[in-house]
Amino acid sequence: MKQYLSREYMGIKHNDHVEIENNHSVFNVLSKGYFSKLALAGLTTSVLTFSSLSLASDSNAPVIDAGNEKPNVIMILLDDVGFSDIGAFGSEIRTPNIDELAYSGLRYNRYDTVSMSAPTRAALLTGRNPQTVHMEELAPKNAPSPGPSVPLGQGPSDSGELPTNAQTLAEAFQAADYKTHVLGKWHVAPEYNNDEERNKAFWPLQKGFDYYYGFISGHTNQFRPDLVENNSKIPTPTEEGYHLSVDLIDKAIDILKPGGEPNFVYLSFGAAHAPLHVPKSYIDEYKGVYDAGWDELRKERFARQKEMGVIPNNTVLPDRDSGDYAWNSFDEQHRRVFARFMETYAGFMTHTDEQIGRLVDHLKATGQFDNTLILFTTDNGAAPEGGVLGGFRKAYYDNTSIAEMDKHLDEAGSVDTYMMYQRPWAWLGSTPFRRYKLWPQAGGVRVPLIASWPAKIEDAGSVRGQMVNVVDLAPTMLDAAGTEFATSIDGVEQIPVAGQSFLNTFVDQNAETRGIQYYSQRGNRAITSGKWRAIAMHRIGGKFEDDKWQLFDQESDFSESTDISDQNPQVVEELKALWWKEATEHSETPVTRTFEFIYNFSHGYDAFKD
Ligand SMILES: [Ca+2]
Repeated sequence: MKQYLSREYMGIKHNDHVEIENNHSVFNVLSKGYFSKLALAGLTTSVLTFSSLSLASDSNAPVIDAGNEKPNVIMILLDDVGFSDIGAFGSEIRTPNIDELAYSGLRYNRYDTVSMSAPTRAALLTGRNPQTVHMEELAPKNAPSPGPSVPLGQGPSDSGELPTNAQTLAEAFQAADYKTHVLGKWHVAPEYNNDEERNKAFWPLQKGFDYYYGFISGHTNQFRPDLVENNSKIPTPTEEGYHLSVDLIDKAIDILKPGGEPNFVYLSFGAAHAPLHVPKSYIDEYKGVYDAGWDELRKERFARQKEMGVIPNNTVLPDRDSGDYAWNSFDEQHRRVFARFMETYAGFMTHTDEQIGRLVDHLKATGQFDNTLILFTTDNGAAPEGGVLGGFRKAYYDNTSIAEMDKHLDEAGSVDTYMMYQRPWAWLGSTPFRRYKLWPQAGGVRVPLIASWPAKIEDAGSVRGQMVNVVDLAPTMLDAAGTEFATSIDGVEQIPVAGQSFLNTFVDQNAETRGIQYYSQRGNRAITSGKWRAIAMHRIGGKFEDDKWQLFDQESDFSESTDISDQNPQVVEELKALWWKEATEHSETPVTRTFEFIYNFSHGYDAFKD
């Protein structure tokens, strides 16, 4: 059964079977079904006690009552934006409207996502871990369909087809009499090259949304987007001055009229993923701001973060990541070109912020703002795929030389470009953490999370330090609406939801949240348990048992600056066992062997230089 959805039908040789670490052969799930609970208590008892180190819970904590009037719920998701790319999280990038949501709401500084688009989005939409809903990887693209003999939504952890028995957030909102809308990027449907009908089975209207307007793939031209409305492709807009972010907000404003049924709006911007498309005036506002380079700017963001209290005062700023170069090691022409890329990214962010501001203004003007829950976050850390030189005409594998980019620098951000910035700008975006998107380090997974709900949140502007994960977002939104995921629908048992509501943190700074979360992607692994976080980077072609596990104490070392695995070998062993327990429970198979094409695509080899 495994083979039909292996990567071989993508034309890429790939073995998705598991190579099990020697002492964990018990986890060979090829012989077991989904979600069996293995008798592992003996292995993990001592690790589970770590979670008691998370914040104590007050059993008398106030519980939010959604009341008679159900709130609108708006989930704003940006793309490829790092922890420090928002003003309220320490950025020099101007995001006054998002900041205002933070200062009138709450910021979370221990919110972790998955370090790639589709897995994050699948977790957000289902409240399950990405592996559980078959989205550890990107969904298949330009590959043949498995065909009618394979039932929809079946497959291993990386098949890219959401299971039919995993009720989505939108379906749960519909069951609670909400109108449901998704505007923007979808990216949780396969894009088979010969089976449009099967592709469409995973489009929004078939997954609980009443309305869809946006693009299906991972990215699109922001001035000339490939658009789908409901279940149909529609003509690409051609009018002068068109920008997708503006269009999405126009649609959101149309939808969010006062009165009538409550609305759930999933607002999923293309920004600020490549292509960095934005009118030139926004880019010019940042002229000169990035001339100092990533090394200096990172120090400035770090200082600002401490001053603002968005990170602990004892946080250490880790050194530049392996494979990235000092700003000063480049000549003037390189620095001029690189700076313009970051000016373009910053302009794109400010343009996006302005659109969010238009929506908030509308909600305020129509009396809806106070009883609207807005969650704001980003799908993963800032994007490293541009590599050392960045992409100018193409986001990936661009061959434009620096001299050629320099000659056409005035075109930056225009429809004639398709830019992705140089990798160290992503490292700036992830201040104060190591690494960026695609990696298990905090730079890949720790992103800004903001909650705004003036009718319920009282200590406006506070920073919450509880552990929250992307799987928790959906249960929290449903909790705010006074509902929850169904365990059974029409007699069909639904796959258990892994996420748990953190709604109580809105009113209780000590409310208890999850203590444990595992991570698995492209062979890289991580596990958080209480204050501990262990990370294993996986070298393609290597054996999983050869991976070196690093250990960090997040309580005393917020930025994961210092590996203390050698001093705590027993803790590492217990965390490894806990990782296997979690991965086995939530994923078939526990580890997925990464295929080389993808690994090269992520420029991952640089990471193992030292
Ligand atoms: Ca992304």
